Amino acid sequence: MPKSSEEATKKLAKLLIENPKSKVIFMVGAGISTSCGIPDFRSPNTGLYHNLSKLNLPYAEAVFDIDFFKETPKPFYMLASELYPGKFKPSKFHLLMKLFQDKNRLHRIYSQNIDTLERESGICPEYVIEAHGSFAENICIECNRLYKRDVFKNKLKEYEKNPKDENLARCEECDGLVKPNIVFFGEDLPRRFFENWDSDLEEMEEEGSKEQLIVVVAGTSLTVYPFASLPIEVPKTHHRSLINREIVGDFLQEPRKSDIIIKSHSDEAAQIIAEELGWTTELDTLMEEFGILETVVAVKDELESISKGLNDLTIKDENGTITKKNNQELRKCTSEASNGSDKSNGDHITNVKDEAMPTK
Ligand code: CNA
Repeated sequence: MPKSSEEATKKLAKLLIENPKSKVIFMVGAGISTSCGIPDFRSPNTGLYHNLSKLNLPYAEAVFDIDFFKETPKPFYMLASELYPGKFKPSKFHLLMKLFQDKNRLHRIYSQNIDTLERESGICPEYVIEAHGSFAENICIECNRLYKRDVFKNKLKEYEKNPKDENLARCEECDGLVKPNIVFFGEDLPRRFFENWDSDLEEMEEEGSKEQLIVVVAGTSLTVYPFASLPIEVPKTHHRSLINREIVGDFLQEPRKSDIIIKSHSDEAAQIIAEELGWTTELDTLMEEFGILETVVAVKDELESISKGLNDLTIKDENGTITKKNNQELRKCTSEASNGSDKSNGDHITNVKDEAMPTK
């Protein structure tokens, strides 16, 4: 994490420490679940919109467009079978939010996510506003009859076995299409979202609440409205913090002097916040309970070994002279080679240790 982001994370932690009675309102999006293996929408190269070509859509958002779904439900089935809850474990950031609940420091979580990982982390439903609904229940798009989770899930299983079959979930009453109760473009957000936000706003407008409610926005591009307007509506008296890979929304357009911007991976920020607040042991215990500590250690080891391998990289020229190159020189060297401007054509990259690195 860059030094400035580390300092900003510590600044947020300091604010929380100096106001021990304060509680956090989290506003989160798909970015807090990418480390769980669920792609977000908009990250370049890895986001769902980048990878939707196989669904043959007229435009990327069509997969969540209610009118498109009525005519062509199969692309949504295809996506749902990839995203369906149960396949994923919470991230470190989810578990940090759980710790805020356990420490009586959680006020609310407004989540745009449909993956139900807040609930899976053990956060009580009364704290969580699933602004865009979730896979937890299903609804008939014609008569609004609600169905239990299994109705859609069973059809999805049939679909996975035979994607060509026209086996769609249909309403027993009216034969309308049944879909998970997630909010598509063109549908209203749940009433609970507006009711809770009105009440939270009222509380923030009360005198003396300035340091008592702290807003933390994380892992969202803040492009989907009305959700994206929440940070805009936070009274100027209150602190807002953004934990995201990029600066987005109102933090970019109307930045406030008191904003705390943490440009980083949400799990890295979660780790630092836990350390600063003295919650590391509890966070590790939770990670162990969910079986994610081992995965993190394994990935860290793998990264360390790759990084060490890269440090050992050398360039052998046509005379057989070996020169150790740092990564920057190497990048320059390979880009020159790919531009055809490298005089030492025929050079190849080897790993000193085992000489087994593939040539480029
Ligand atoms: P988005 O528009 O894809 O934006 C994600 C944001 O998170 C981007 O700004 C990324 O740079 C950032 N980001 C990605 N990974 C990380 C990370 N590890 N740490 C920090 N930042 C990161 O997604 P939004 O949530 O803003 O858009 C709202 C849509 C996405 C909602 O309607 C959701 O239903 C929908 N969605 C949800 C999920 C899910 O439930 N996990 C997955 C994909 C899309």
